[in-house]
Amino acid sequence: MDSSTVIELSARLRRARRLTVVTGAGVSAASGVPTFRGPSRLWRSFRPEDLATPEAFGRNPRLVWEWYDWRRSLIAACLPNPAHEVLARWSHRDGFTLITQNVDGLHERAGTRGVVRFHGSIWELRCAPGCRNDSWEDRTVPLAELPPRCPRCGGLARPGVVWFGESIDPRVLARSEAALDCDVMLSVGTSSVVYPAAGLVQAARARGAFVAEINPATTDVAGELDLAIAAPAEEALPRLDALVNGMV
Ligand code: BJW
Repeated sequence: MDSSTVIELSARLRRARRLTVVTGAGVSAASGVPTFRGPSRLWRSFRPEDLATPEAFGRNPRLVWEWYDWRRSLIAACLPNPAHEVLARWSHRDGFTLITQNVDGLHERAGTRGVVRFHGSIWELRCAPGCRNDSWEDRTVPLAELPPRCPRCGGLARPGVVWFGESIDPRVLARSEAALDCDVMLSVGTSSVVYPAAGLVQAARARGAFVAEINPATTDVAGELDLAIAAPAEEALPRLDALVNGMV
């Protein structure tokens, strides 16, 4: 981790009146949650891209639910890590917004206020045919029945997440759009390949924000950043937090 970039970013963070953080799977990696595109991306022989689609669910809802049920059990045993904990503390600052692509709920478990869940939640279920039962929370692991059913109409239930080809909830888009007017946007632990989430960084920069990234790897948006910290989030965020608070 390069000290001069960390010091520069900490100074920007200290001065920022409005700070927006966008997180991806890498922020939960140290908690033991597999990322989508890393070496641990395979479940049986399937890639996430083959399962996180309405078409896959239409073809074989049980198979898709087996993947989600496995992930739910795995996540239920995970705890927030120091990266989640720093962001939870920052969420008590005025002008702070956290937008996460993660569906694991670990930011909420760390105590983060007002999380904008861009891709939904793995703990929410929805009626697939779309009866009036909007969505409901179910944290049972493993689920009693696969695929689970809508308690109201008996139709198939689906995970309350956003799959490829599906639109982002307009209320979520509106909250994200409002958070683009910030002094600093920090992208943490995302490969920035999935849109429209990946476009948030460019959009904030176009509006005048200073944009920075924390990721041990180089990402698709690297050329459009003002600053990059090549380090794991669970190491970089506590170091930044200590500098912001004048503790080192
Ligand atoms: C660490 C670390 C450590 C590791 N510390 N870092 C424009 C251009 C091209 C395509 C499109 C476009 N606009 C829309 C599209 C289509 C599509 C898309 O983007 N496709 C691309 C893949 C090409 N997008 C959509 O379909 C979206 N909907 C949409 O656009 O609606 C409008 C529309 C409708 C109809 C037609 C056309 C348009 C919806 C996208 C939904 C994505 N859903 C998923 C699954 C969610 C549910 C579930 O969890 O099962 O969301 S896919 C998956 O990818 C998941 C993630 O949130 C998302 C992003 O992944 P993320 O978080 O970046 O993870 P990884 O694994 O990729 O990266 C991890 C990173 O962490 C790595 O960089 C590591 O280096 C790093 N790391 N350890 C810090 N310790």
